[in-house]
Amino acid sequence: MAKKTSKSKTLPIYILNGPNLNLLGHREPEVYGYTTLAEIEKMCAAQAAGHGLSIIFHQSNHEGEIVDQLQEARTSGSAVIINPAGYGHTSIAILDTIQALKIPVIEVHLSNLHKRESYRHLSYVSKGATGIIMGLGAQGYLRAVDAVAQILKVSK
Ligand code: CA2
Repeated sequence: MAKKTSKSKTLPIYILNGPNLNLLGHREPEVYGYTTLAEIEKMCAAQAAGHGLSIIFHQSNHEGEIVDQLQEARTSGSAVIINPAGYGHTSIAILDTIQALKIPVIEVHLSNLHKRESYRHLSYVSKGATGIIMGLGAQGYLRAVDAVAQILKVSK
């Protein structure tokens, strides 16, 4: 009799976006580009599917909601990709939650923080991140999906 095999499906990658990223593509395109967040979501879903992975994509303007989403990822996600936006520079609460995760966390910023105002040079989130991608615009999210796929493959 043929042996039964059970294929376990990898949990989704949580892709979390902080305050004002819902305005992407509509305001300040000279700084953040013309791609909207809805387009980034579609691109990430396709990129993840190419690796046999799925995503859960959120944006929130509220710090506590991002903490809740990170806590959900702790039990229901395989990895986190986070653009904490302005909260990266201020939120110890988000860092604390990231440090409680046992899954890879990739921090993404559209712009290169080090080319910008000095108050953007520090990101608390970076202290808890597995890796950081910045300055590549929307492409940075796709590179983060690739990095997660590689990390998960290696750690399987
Ligand atoms: O470069 C990034 O991805 C940032 O995380 C974007 C944040 C900024 O506070 C960080 O320093 C760097 C800002 C997101 C706000 O996005 C807007 C998009 C269009 C119009 C206004 C804001």
